[in-house]
Amino acid sequence: MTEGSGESDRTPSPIGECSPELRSRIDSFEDLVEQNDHFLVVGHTSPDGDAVGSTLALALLLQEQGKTVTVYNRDPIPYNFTFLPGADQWRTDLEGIDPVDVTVLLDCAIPTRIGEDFPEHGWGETVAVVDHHVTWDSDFADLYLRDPKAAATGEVLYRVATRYGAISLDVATNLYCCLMTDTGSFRYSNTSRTAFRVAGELIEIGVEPWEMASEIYENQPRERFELLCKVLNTLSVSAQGRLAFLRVEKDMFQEMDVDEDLTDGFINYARSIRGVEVATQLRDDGSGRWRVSFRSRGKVDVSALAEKFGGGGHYNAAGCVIEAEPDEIEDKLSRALVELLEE
Ligand SMILES: [Mn+2]
Repeated sequence: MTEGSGESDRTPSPIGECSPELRSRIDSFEDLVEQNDHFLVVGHTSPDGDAVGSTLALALLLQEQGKTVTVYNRDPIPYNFTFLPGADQWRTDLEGIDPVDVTVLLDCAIPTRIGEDFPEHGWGETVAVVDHHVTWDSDFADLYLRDPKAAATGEVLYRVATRYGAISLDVATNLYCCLMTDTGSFRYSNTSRTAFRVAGELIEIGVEPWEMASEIYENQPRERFELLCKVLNTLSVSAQGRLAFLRVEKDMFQEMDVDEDLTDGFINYARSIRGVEVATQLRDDGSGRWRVSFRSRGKVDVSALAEKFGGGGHYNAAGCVIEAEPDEIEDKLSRALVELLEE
């Protein structure tokens, strides 16, 4: 290996607790890789850093094993992840692709999370899931590689990657993106010893933490802040300061010459207010449906609340889609949340 290339020949070791169950799932995933050639990798719509990073990490890992890979998502790659290795392979249509052997869903375990319009021919013979969400649909995939204890889907994939010897810097970069973004830069409650140890291994391979942070968090278009001003103007706090609501409306974008998603992370400002237990953000999708996101400080399991409305997620971060007037949605959620807080 060239000196200074940042790559390492060191074979990374599996880290932390790995149950026999999880280990045997990884065995099955390895078999699936060995027995098939054309893989379609797809993450959830409105992809975040874990969805993008895990999609690209798996794509590159499979390509390194000589496999044919199609990288698909219904939505484009957000601006701050386009620097990631493999991002140039990202496509938002499946026109003219060769038949697929295996579709791997990443960072979600519910088929509709990849988009209700996902084409029939995209599925292929076998469907596998690599995920860490609590919420899942247990009867659509052939293989589930899930670890709800993992800080990110990238952490699960790290375990897979260690099966193939030295991890390349390109794969490591994507895995680090998964861990850094899903833990809120190693701040959220999913930040674990394992997450730090995996991140440490990835740094050992050559990933530069400041470079990653700078690309992902300190490279923001000015328009994002103009939008943030408008969104923060909608802030309302209720239930003795325990609930905070934000709204992102379609017309806020109209005077702006951008169509990329610039709202990622806004909701965290609402949760960061002293005393707020749950922050909720409503986002107008322009067709009478509102994409609702929840962030909890820890007293309320927002995945359970989201599930009641057909969504899901994690204990502290979840979402759903509701069709109603926004005031009505906020009222309904307020009541449900107060009940949960007083349980
Ligand atoms: Mn995730």
